[in-house]
Amino acid sequence: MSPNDAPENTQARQQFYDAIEPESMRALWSVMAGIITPEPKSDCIPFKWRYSSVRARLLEAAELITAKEAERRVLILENPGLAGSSKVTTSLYCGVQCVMPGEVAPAHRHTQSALRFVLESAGGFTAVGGEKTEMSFGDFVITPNWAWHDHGNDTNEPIFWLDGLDIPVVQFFDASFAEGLGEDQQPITRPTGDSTARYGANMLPLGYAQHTPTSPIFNYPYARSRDALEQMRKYEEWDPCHGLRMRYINPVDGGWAMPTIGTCLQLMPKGFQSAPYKSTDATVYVGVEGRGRLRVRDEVIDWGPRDVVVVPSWHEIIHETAEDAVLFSYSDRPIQEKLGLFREHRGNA
Ligand code: 1HN
Repeated sequence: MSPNDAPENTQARQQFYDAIEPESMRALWSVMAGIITPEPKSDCIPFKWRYSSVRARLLEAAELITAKEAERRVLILENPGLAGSSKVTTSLYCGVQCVMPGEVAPAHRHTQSALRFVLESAGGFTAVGGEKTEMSFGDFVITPNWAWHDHGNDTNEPIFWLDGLDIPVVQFFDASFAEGLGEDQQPITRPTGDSTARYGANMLPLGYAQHTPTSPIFNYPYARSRDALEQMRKYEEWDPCHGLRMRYINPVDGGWAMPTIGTCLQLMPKGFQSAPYKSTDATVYVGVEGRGRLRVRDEVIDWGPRDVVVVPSWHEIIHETAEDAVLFSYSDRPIQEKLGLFREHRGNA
């Protein structure tokens, strides 16, 4: 029997289901087809947010509330298929944050892990675990879980970045803790650049012992990642599904930079048409450079710089580019890999 076939309902069976419900029991055979599906089924739908619209709404929000009063002035990019859930995919959260000139987002910490992908910046900063880093366009910045973090903007221009968090995962496990520091800014205990020097030079301090699953590097500057892709393209070895796609790593063990969220940067050349690809990790794509088109099952989604596109689990995609194009992306792939759940399929059918 296919797991799809639910047994036929009869009056006697329905009476039985109704009788056991007040006793907090449910007949597995009456619901099994809905919970053990032969392929991933999700309420998450493909969707795109245009950066120009998100940015304009954030500037409106800045007239209504300060970053300090809001704690974080963020517009959640909520998947329309998951309305009311604050989720962009079933397992992940996405928002866009704005800090206006002179503002601070006060120090707090929580058990949710966060990534920042900088969309527009004249030089704001974030402080994480006692160290400050400047946030420039395209930088991928990590806030590990339970690390104190605050943000600030001492420039004359608003700064905008994308926030990716594992909020639904932490919610799933009922493991949320959070607290404020009671100060706008945490004490700075280490010089800027310290973690990059210690862990980002293809060296490690001798005797270094890994004590957290998150990368000790917390800023992966765009200039370095982009240079790597540009250097690699000379070899003209394009992956049929991804172009050139690199994952951000934890230099201590070579694994993903964050334990719950996998992040990648990919370059596709002008005129690229990818082979079809699908995977079990619903993915959030962020346009960085150039323009492209994502075919997601039957939908056609054109994207440009800073636009955000979400692709649900097991939805076949095809990339097309009319010019050189760069995409940042994140998903829950590290969790699925650890649990033995991750699957992908390359090519047709
Ligand atoms: C958070 O701490 C930040 O620190 C951004 O910038 C978004 C969404 C939910 C919970 C905490 C931040 C957040 C968040």
